Amino acid sequence: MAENTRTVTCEAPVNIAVIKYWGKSNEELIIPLNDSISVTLSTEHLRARTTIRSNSGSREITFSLDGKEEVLTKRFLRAVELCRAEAKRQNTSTAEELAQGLSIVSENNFPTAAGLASSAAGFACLVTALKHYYRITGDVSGIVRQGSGSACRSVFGGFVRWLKGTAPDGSDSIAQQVKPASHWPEMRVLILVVSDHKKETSSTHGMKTTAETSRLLKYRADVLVPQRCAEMTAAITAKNFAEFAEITMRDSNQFHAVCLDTYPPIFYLNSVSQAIIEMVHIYNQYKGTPTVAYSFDAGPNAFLFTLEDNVNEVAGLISATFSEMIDFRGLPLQPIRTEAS
Ligand code: 2P0
Repeated sequence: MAENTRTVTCEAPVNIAVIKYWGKSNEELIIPLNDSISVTLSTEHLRARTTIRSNSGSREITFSLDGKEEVLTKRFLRAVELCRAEAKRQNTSTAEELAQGLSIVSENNFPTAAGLASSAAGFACLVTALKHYYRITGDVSGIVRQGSGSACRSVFGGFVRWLKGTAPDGSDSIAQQVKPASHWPEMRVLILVVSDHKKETSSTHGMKTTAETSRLLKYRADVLVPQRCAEMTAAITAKNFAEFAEITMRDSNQFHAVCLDTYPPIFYLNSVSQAIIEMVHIYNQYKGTPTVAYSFDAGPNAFLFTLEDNVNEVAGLISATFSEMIDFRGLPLQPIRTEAS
């Protein structure tokens, strides 16, 4: 290996929002209309992995995703530029290192752009790899946010809140850990892959249309979400699963309600998603307390939260009800892993 060659590999997990982000107050800087709260999964099953190598003698940046060369998007280049600027500010890399080209290779171990938060894992991984590559210290969630909003929550493990902040430049719109994964180690997520096709309405486009056309979104962002974030934080802190479950389901439903309130409306759920919702409510009624919670993002796939003791029973229920379609995994969590050489 040449002396000025460096390699950094990073893995980052997906996060699932239990209080959803949907709508921006600033499109360019990716500042959200409301705070959101998520659960970061383990990197064991759903993760992005990114390796960055110096392109010695070249200034070119190349990027491949799942073995395919990709065109560099504005957001991607911005993430690189922001990391280089931060490294320059912190004086952690030489001018030569900062000018050197990069070969960036990423892969996801799950279908990209299918509503499984691939961009969240992808940008968290890219920026964390760049952070280590350029030896930046401190929180980079503000940089990750500018790559893809929800990605900033994947920077931390466990239960994470992304603050919308108040600064017009977005400098205080960062992610913070509410509690580490170890706080609630019994928490599990079952992922029901209803469809692994690329979604029809991208989140970026969908939330822009919602912000422009839905009055319900304004009420949600200004009034309902702040209350809900406080209730959700209290439920997580107290490990109150019944509260956690009800708030999670209500917030998922409300997110899809604002999608329906968008004009023209956006439909992310399909008939299988609806059947899953019904199944969960019937099961919870039978148990006498919320034992499983569903949450759906910008796609028909379901994320079911439950506690470890119930995983086998719930998995059996899913198999019996939806024998032909489900791929499910039970996941706890851990923070981003990085190796540098
Ligand atoms: C979330 N989603 O909180 C919500 C719930 C989808 C539904 O954040 O434009 O890919 O890159 O900031 O982060 C998806 O939005 O959008 C999303 P951009 P992003 O997880």
